[in-house]
Amino acid sequence: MKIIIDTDIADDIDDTIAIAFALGSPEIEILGINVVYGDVAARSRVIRKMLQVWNREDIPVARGAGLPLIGEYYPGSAPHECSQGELSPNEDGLQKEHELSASDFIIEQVRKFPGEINIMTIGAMTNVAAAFQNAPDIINKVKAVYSIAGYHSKLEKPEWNVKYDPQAAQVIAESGVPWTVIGASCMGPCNFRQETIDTLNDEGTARTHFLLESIALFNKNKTENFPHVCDIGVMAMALDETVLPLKAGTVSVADNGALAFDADEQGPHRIATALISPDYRPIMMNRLLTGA
Ligand SMILES: [Ca+2]
Repeated sequence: MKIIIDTDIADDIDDTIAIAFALGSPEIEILGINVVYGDVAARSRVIRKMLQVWNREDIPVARGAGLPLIGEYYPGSAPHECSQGELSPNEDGLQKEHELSASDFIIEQVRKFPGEINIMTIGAMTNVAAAFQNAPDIINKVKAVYSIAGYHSKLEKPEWNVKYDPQAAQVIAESGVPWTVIGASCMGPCNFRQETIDTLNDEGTARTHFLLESIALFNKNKTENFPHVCDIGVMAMALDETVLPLKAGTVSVADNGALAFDADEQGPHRIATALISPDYRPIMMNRLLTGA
């Protein structure tokens, strides 16, 4: 399955874990990874460092939008913080960024592989929305968009990926593209715990070292010790649509980032309606360690 990943890697920790999961899934062909939001130069360096460690520098990395589609950052957000930037403070030894911007990369790839590409957004949806606005012809050539957005049992609570750029989410919602919305809460039962960290430590490879270093930087000055794994939700669903129950309908996005959902069997969207089973944990670990 062909995918493009659109990520705000290097602030929260789950993007790194989700990308490790994708890299450890042989069914998934990653056509490219786009970065979005805030310090996109630092995010781009961190993902290129990660691909170097995974020996996957064949995967292009395209730099995306630092700012939302319209206006400035969401009040109270800290867009220039990049908690894991130290993983790759400069360009030394890194593969070059793709010559196209993230939105142009999406346009190019979708035209090249019409009907085949799933776009996975695990950050704000700015790059995808810009691609749809700049090249509306690609909308019906995208196989599907999968997004981590909202909270499955509390749609009215604005979640980061939406409220960082609500207008971008509105563009996706109103485009008619098949859109699967997975709440940031859905993967909760598989969040890391001490034994997960111990397993990564025992593995002792350059890749598990990278993951542990990322986790340590994320935890600096924070009380959270065990990473959440929200962003894996899009990859897990693309691999096996039975892992989360889905309901069809229409998602709408308010200007503050709140979501609303109208159930309708013919609707263009689907939302995940429950938490993943804790039985998914060994599957997740297997994929993380396969890639590591
Ligand atoms: Ca993210």
